[in-house]
Amino acid sequence: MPGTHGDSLPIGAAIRAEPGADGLTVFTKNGTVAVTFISDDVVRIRVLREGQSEPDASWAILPREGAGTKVLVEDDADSLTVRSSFLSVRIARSGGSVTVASGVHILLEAAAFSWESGKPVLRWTQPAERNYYGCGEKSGPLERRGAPMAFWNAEECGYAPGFDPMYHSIPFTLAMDGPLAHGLFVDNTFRQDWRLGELGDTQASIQVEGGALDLYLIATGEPKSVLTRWTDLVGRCPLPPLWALGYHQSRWSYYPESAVRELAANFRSRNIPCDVIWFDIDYMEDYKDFTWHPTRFPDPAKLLSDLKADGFRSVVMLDPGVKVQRGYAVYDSLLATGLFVRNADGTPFVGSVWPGPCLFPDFTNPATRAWWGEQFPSLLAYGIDGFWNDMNEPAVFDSDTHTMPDDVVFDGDGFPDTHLRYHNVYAMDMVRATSEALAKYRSEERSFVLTRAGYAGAHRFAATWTGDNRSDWPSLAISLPMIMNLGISGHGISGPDIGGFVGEPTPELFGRWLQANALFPFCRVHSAKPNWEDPDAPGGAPQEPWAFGEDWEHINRESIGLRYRLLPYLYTLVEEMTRTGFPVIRPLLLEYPDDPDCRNRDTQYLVGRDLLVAPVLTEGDTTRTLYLPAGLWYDFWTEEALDGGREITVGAPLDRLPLFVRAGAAIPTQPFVQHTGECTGVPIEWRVYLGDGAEGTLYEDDGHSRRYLDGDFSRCQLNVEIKDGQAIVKTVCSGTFISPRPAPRVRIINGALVRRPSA
Ligand code: MIG
Repeated sequence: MPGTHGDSLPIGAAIRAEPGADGLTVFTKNGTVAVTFISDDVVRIRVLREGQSEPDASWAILPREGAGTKVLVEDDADSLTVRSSFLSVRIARSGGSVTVASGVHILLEAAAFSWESGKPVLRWTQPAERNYYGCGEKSGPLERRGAPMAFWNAEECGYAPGFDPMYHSIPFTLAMDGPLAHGLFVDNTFRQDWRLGELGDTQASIQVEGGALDLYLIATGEPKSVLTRWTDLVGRCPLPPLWALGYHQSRWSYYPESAVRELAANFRSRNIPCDVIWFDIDYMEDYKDFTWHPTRFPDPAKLLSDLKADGFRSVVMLDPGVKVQRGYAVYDSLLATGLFVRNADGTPFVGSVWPGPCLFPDFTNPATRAWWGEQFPSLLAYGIDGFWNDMNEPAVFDSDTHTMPDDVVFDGDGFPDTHLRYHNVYAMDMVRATSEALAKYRSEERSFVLTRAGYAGAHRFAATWTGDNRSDWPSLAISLPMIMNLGISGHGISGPDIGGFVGEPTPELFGRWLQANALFPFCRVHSAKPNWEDPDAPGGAPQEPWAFGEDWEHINRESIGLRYRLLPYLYTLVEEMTRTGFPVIRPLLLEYPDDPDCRNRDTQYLVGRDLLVAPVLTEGDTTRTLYLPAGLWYDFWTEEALDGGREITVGAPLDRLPLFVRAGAAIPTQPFVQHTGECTGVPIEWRVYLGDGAEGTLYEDDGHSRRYLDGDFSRCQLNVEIKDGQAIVKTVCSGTFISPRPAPRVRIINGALVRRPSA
């Protein structure tokens, strides 16, 4: 472990250097340091031990064209330096330590590479006050200093806040020195252990279990531009279908068919909006992937088409474990192809999960991904809309480590190696297989896939949720920093199990939770069955929006309704994220990096640039204290104008989510609808919150096909100018899509004018 220096082999002094097109390779006593500029503001530093060979392919980094960055090499008595116009990398001749700077700002100071007990380690000196964010899925505070962090996909049912490691491994951090941001990514799929230390600690270290230390540094800039560079490297979320941004209702599990029909009917008769109903593992026969339970669901095609007629989409679960059972076509086929994970001696690895003993497809092999895809047409024929890949850490029941043994072997796309190297990418390759199957067998439609686990870049293939949380207030509170840090890490379409997975929420907890997460890009209620041993035992306490009494039913309807009213704004933001990497759910620091008061705000967030949400996260509270950034804001409900740059306390009765709008924003909204299929029938209602004028954007397309990729979308910019006390509204649109909605309406909220009559 880092912290002990015993048995340490340092990289050693520089012996010679070889310039390359985009960088410099330095050969040291015990290894090499290869510096490659990806662009002017992104540099890769890859350290290999003498004689070590590693695959060229990266799971995270997208292939790119030759960069052709102009670099300059300087060679003096003490060091070798290679620089672009933004970044310099200096390698000390004597000890081989590396310093990376962007102008006068030092990103990485005298970083020392070594192998401790054979494992690559990086130790460096950090500014005492540096803040770190991101780091993927972490169940603690927004700021990541303090307890050590591990990256090793793990499941912990009913995890408590602070539990580590979690399901995802995304070793990327957005670092902030005052207002200056930079990015650091360690591209290594083995387990990683990061020690960033408490605030004030100047020593930091990263140790990996194997492979190379492969660092990417993104130069100093605004935090949002660092996120654009980061997602240039690893890709961005694809645009989901509009229905996936609706409200989702799930539990483990809704069955039989009559229960699903009753659920759907309840939503419509109670006038509570919902787009998606989820089918957890009990829809299958004996938990066998690509089957339906014959008596619980005798006619799935009819059920799904009836649901669709009523505006409901369906998402079903597929786990990686394939039940060992002769005569089960998927098993027979997997066995015949040989595309499964193997023991060290070459025999099939068999592990137990829900179906009992299972084979595990080796998703690291492209041939396996194609085989997996071939199983889809039969399921797609039923009319299923989306797919949920669970247990893909991978989780294994009959194992002390809850996963596969260290020595099982994967193909690795031509670089065979053990579980130690491929554990963290198993889930990512599984959802890659699922999303490739959908692109192939349902090529006209956008796909929706949900994954529990992943490695950096998995957001290219799937949205995610934060796994098996608890029905308690601390778990509600951490849902905010978790989703903010996932968004910084690229996973911008994410949300927790609203109401909590393990346990039963009180009516107040459920209602507050739904308010707090109502605008998260992925908004799903899900909960566990209480008796896991007996699949036929009745479900747990109901967790539907109407399950908590009439008063709460009304409040919950309004929370979901708020989401549907703001859906045009949300969809516009999600589309922006697919091009820029700016997450929809933003910590304040992303928009206000210069304001120290906006730094570590775990209990409030921005939706895009213009909405600020400060939910109630404590039982019994009916007021909320929050920080409004500098400038003028409006209370969304009262439309009162409020001065920012200070803390305020607002009333937050049980039916009120504290929500604020930045003055100067024009927000596209729509009337309350039952599901996204009704959007085309209602107009866009612009709410213009005047500052010195206002502006806003609306993105629209058909909501489901891939035609937007060929320009079939529309992007309208609404501009409001104040001239002689008059508001002049202008709209400029681009793109070929013609909105089927009735003509838009504009409403102007002019608190600013009232306050500043001279404007
Ligand atoms: O071992 O499919 O996190 O959402 O309901 C539990 C049953 C397996 C874990 C998932 C959860 C899901 C449950 N699954």
